[in-house]
Amino acid sequence: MYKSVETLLVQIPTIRPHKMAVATMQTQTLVLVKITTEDGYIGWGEATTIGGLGYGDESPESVKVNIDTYFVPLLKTLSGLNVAQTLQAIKKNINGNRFAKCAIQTALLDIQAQRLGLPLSELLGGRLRDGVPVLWVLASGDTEKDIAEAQKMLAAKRHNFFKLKIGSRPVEADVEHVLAIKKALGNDVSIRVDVNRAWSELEAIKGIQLLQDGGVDLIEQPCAIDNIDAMQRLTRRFDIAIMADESLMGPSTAYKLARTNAASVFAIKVAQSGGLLEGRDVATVANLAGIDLYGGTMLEGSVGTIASAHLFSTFENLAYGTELFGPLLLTEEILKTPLQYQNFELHLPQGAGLGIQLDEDKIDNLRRK
Ligand code: MUC
Ligand code: MG
Repeated sequence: MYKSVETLLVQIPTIRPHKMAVATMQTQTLVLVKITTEDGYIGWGEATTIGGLGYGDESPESVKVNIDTYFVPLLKTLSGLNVAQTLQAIKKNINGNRFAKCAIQTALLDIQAQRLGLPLSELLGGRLRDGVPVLWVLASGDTEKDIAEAQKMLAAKRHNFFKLKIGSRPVEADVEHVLAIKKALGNDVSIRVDVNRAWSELEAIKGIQLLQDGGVDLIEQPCAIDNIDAMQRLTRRFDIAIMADESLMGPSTAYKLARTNAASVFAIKVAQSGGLLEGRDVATVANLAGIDLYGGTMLEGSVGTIASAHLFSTFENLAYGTELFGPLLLTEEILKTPLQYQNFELHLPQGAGLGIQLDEDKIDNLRRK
């Protein structure tokens, strides 16, 4: 049934350095998975992560080795099973590896949706909207450059809300940077910050108070991944939205965070969740617990970005929008027709499956040999 499963590492420079508390990115290594079936279907998935091992516990190289060594031989033994049975067998035989699982699942669902002649979103519960709002992340590290970048995005009608990456400078310096941008852009423009777990609880108390008073709308992952107790205390203490990002690693952590009231918003990322279907489960937990949703990114390229958009288009509650801007941070296009960003939204394609066409010659030139 599966003729081949290939994992490609595609290295693309970013349009400018992207500075985060955990890493500064000058390039992104896309991890693309291509599944070809005996009867001629091709499905794509993506397992991209950020900053090598700087962000999480899976690297592009480890994802590729694990797919080639464990997933591919297993898949070869599973012909004849449907997608659900295939995913069940993968879950039973392979621990962890959420990113690889997500990429394989996405490719299998892409193929299944193509067989049925439906957009992927229809397999995930059904599209409620044809576009999702997308913010832009200001992460040049320079206040004036960030303001100019935001003004350019507003004028081009590409993004009208922004996230700022902070946590690498002292709290006061970061707050000054954020509030200068907030003041320059005006009250109507929503500003959020992502601390990428850089603060101690005491630093968080100081920083969040100042940012809340300054009109910032949301604080993302202020403290360490495992410090759920601090996240719980901060969520209780402040009125401002506190969002879990790195702490959220799929349905079971979603349940734990919800049970302990350790966040008021979840940043759902399909790869961190272990797949599109698991991302949907995270959304269900959030809905049951009264937690708002935000569509997150691992700064994927077009494949992971549009797969995520298919899922997020099915969410009734997407109160904080999305950050599906990954392809716009890259200097090279890997699709024959680029994703459509217009009027502050990413538009979903109407075609079957993911609804995109990859430029395989371009990918072949860019990929690590
Ligand atoms: C993160 O922690 O949110 C998403 C957008 C961005 O700029 O960085 C990533 C990771
Ligand atoms: Mg984050």
